[in-house]
Amino acid sequence: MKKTIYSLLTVALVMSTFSYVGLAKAAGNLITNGSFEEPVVTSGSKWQLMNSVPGWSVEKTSDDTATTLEFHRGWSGNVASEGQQYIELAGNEPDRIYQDIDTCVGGTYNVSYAWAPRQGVDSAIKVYWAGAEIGSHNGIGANGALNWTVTLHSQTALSDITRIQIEEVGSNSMGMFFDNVVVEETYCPPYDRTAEITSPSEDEIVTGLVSFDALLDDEDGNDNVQWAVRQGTCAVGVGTVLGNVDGHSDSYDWNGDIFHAEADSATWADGAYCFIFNPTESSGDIEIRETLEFFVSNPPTEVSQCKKGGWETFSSPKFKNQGDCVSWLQSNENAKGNKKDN
Ligand SMILES: [Ca+2]
Ligand SMILES: [Ca+2]
Ligand SMILES: [Ca+2]
Ligand SMILES: [Ca+2]
Repeated sequence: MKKTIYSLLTVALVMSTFSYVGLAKAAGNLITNGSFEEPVVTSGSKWQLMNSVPGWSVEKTSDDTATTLEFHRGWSGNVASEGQQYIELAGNEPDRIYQDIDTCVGGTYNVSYAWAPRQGVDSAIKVYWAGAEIGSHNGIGANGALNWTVTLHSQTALSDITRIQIEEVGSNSMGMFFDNVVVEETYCPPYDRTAEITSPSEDEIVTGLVSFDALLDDEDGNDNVQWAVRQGTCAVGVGTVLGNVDGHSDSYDWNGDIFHAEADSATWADGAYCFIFNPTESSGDIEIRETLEFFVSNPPTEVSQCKKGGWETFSSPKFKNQGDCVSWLQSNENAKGNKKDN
């Protein structure tokens, strides 16, 4: 039975909440080959220098050039902290290993690993998380069974990729024995999901063909969308003139990030409208429902609309006076209202 001592020198963690049995082979371990069980040592000497190690980059601490990593499997009767194998962080020279893992910005992680000074050897290692030193361990191993220490840290991730790095800082080909790196996510904040309506602009007065555009910034890019244009309100379910809700199935383009639809507002009554862009939420998503108010102002179609101050109500085009309105109608071949001259 292996002897294990838990060191909490650098950690503020509530010990009672952790199961060490579970930590050893946790399903949620973000580290690949953290127990160094691959490659398998096949040498009869029960130790072997490996040219490549699944999950890990290996280099010399001194000059960052690639090198081998020394694996032990029962050498000298030593027992691994976890599984059958561990590494020595000095093969032919002090070595550095590192691995980049996917993390959540602002997420928190439990980081643990086991270290044991080699018998009769003075060795020292440093452990880095995202470039910051989180552990510094040294000692001379006593004769007899390895004295594994499991060290735990609670760390925060500052980017979506985080490097964990362990390096021997001693000076020869004998160094610290090391095993069982486990990184488990304890919290991942929701992605800062945002959306923006880019057309029309706020309070824009539109006429004729109107483009409805919006953008969603989300990490998955696979959410559906509900959208509507409503007359006089942004509220749910009433006054809908366009969209894919409330019985409407108007055409639109949507790829999960970019929305586009267009419509001819010439057939709509003049007045206030609201464009509602409502991406649906997948698990953990922040709710988004964007609204934008705009105005439809179609040009006059009959001379009567210019009279009794009616000319003042038009925005597209604007008229100086009633005569301006009437002459615009008369010069507009498409104006339907100019019938009295026919
Ligand atoms: Ca192991
Ligand atoms: Ca060695
Ligand atoms: Ca989503
Ligand atoms: Ca929504």
